Amino acid sequence: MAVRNILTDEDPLLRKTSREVSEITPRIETLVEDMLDTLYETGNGIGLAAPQVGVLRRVFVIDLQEDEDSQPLVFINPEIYETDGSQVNQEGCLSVPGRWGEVERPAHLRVRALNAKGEPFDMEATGLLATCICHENDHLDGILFTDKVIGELDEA
Ligand code: GNR
Ligand code: NI
Repeated sequence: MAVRNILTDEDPLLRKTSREVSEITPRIETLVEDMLDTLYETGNGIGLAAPQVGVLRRVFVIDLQEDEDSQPLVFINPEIYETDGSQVNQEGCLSVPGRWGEVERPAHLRVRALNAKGEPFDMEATGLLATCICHENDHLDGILFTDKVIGELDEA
């Protein structure tokens, strides 16, 4: 169990483009485990991208934690290859504490990635899962939800 520090707002690493993972090394395995520990430690977080813990690699984890036995999803080198429709959701970010705002995202998407074992998978997502996949994928390109907020950014 290793909880890593989550970078916030003005940290320049959050604005960098992350690099692809070429091989699932022990270092990547530890990164994924630590990211899950870090996500669960937040209590209410539903996703976390590697650059948020200062690692510029194309990796993110998601667990909507909608029920007791929800399983985390691990995305390595994700590629959102199809999107359609649109939805607007209130978003927040562990790296932008105390601020929320509405962001438009695709209503439906298809994404392929490698799982924690390096095996390729393909999935479809709608609703909050689709929103979260887009939010995390943006982190890999140095984009924060605040860049995309429609109208006011609400502060706590
Ligand atoms: O915990 C989070 N909640 C959330 C809510 C709406 C849309 C996106 C998110 S992701 C965020 C965690 C986070 O900052 N991931 O990068
Ligand atoms: Ni975020």
